[in-house]
Amino acid sequence: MTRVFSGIKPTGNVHLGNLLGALARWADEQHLADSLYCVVDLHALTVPQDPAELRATTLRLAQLLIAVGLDPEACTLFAQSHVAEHTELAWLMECTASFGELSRMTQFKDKSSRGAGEFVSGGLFTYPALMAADILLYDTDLVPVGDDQRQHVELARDLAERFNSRYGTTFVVPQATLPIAGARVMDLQDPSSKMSKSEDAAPGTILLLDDPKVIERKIKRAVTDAEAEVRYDVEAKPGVSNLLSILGGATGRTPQEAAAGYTQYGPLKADTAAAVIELLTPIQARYAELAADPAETARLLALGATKAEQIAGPVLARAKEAIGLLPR
Ligand code: ATP
Ligand code: LTN
Repeated sequence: MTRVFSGIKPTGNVHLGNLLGALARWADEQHLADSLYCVVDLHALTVPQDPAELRATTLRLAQLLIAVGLDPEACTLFAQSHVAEHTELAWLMECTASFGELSRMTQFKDKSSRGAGEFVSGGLFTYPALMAADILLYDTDLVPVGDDQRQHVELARDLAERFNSRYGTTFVVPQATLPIAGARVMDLQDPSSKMSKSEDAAPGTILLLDDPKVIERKIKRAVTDAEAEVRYDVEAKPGVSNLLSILGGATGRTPQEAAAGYTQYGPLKADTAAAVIELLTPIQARYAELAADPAETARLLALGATKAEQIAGPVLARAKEAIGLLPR
């Protein structure tokens, strides 16, 4: 059976880009494959975190994932730090990746060059090696992610191939999968940069838990352009194209299909807002129920970790043996 693995960081608030780029497919595809979904709390540590806040965010994110539709009976839902094999395989991956390769990662270049004098952790640099370990630890075939993570999954492929050719076939070589619409949801106020968790209260970010009124307002005020033609053209019409990606993503169509029938921005915005609200309303209702019982979520995560360990343990043992570490 096909094995699927993906992860999301417990930092900031989950937004529409996360949902359309990744989470919606996690829920849709969980019954079609043997799927593991991970709250990657260790990845959150690349920047300093408030400990109480990190604990709370990790639990809340797990609740939100269940609210989005993940069924902990059907898939394996767990927290990364509960399965120690991730960090152990990460070291083997750090030693398989080259310095040059890690230096070329766009996310590292972006995040490390943000503010002069800002603290840049070693973890921010080696992060893609930990992500490769996450993926390879489960003999993963497919990795559903948004476009921004494609380069990291590509690196995981390269590392798997390099390890296999050096030490004999050990890892399954994984592949990223992207959605037909919404692989890169852009900021509604600045369609040249991606919608991001870090831009929390920003008017250009739609959060999964935003009130319908707020969603309507944010979409109504989304930047478009001076023409009055609705067509999907990311270069010439980034704002309108972003709305079409959102509308398509929310209604299961390509952006080009979503464009059909619109001649004006007003109706496009109204329908996009309605589609997003329709998508988020049931998620918000389920989240409200789950939020009332954090102990139950903690129990489900513990169960998930036990299931994950059963796969991760043997794969790590295989990798350690292949590389020549002395068995105990
Ligand atoms: P941050 O902004 O803090 O870096 P993030 O919003 O990118 O975080 P992650 O936890 O890193 O969130 O990503 C979870 C998933 O959501 C990944 O598969 C990622 O590719 C996807 N994703 C994130 N932002 C977008 C976006 N704007 N459009 C589509 N997919 C996205
Ligand atoms: N790096 C990813 C989160 C992430 C991930 C993974 C995604 C960590 N490990 C494994 C897919 C598979 C991010 O920043 N969005």
